[in-house]
Amino acid sequence: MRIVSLAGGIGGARFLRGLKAAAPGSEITVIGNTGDDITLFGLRVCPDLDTVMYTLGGGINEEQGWGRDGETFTVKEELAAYGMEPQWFGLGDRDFATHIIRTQMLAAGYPLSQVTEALCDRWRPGVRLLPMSDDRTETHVVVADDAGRRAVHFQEWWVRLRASVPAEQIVLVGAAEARPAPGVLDAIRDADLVILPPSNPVVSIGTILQVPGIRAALEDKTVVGVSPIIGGAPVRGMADACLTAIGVETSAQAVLELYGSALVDGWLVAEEDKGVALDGVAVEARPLLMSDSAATRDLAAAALALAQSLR
Ligand code: GDP
Ligand code: FO1
Ligand code: CA
Ligand code: CA
Repeated sequence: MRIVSLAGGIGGARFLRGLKAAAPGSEITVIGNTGDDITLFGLRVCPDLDTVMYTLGGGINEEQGWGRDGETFTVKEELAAYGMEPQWFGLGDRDFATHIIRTQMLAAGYPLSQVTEALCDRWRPGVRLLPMSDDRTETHVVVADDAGRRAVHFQEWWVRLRASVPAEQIVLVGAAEARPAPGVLDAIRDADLVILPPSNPVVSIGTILQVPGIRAALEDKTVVGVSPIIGGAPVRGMADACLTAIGVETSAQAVLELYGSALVDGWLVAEEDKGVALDGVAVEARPLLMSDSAATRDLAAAALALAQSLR
């Protein structure tokens, strides 16, 4: 079976681990969010691609959900001793190696998709990991506080400001000019089914859907989504702040409506959200917490079974 999954960082990566367990022998192509990408100290950092690569490849910091296991922060401390900014983003020594290689390959002219493939040669994530686009896009957030009204990089809003300053707008800079990375549209076309994991609907899935051509290609497929919202709150993180910024309520119902019935054919919600409904969409209630590997595998299996039944 050929499966395509979109993915942000932690929510996407953990779900994919379950999907691999639930669908052994399948060919899984992951379209990763690159809107979170940021250049720091001259190095290109791709947090969501790396989170997927490290999680599936066995190099993730499990407690944190991002970054490397067994990490140390000597370089970060040395940079700070020089007064180098920013100091609010925690790049570890092991992680730095990934960004150095990526930046060097990009500077040599390799597209991000080939760089990602090269990095995955080491990590062997067991899926084909494609960036949504080789063209540079970045999510920026318009905020207004004591320092005035300005746009900051998504990471600055999320990590430094902890999304505590309301976002007036969330913009994917470069979206209009971005093209899907090589292989993305082919993978969607050839897929038997498509899964939207419980990634952030605005700054992970919503970002990928903004790359021209991707949403339209997905609309021709059988697509099943897993709600990242349970009982009116995100399971983890601050996705509610992102939804509020685009005028969408934090609920499994509102996220389903945001995706729409043109995109989504099936939708998994938690037991407490079983009243959720939308014309043309098959909604099922299932345990949605990825609390351990068995629960995560069962969730992925439920998404697959629903998709199979709708094909
Ligand atoms: P990020 O890029 O690291 O923020 O990760 P993603 O965008 O892939 O996923 C973040 C989303 O995952 C958050 O909105 C959470 O609500 C959701 N999430 C995290 N853990 C779980 C879980 O166990 N179950 C469900 N349904 N959603 C989860
Ligand atoms: N998230 C944080 O909250 N603080 C950090 O210092 C931080 C560093 C970091 C370094 C590499 C990486 O791949 C991810 C990192 N993240 C960090 C996570 C990540 O940037 C965000 O949580 C997500 O992009 C939000 O969607
Ligand atoms: Ca992310
Ligand atoms: Ca469809």
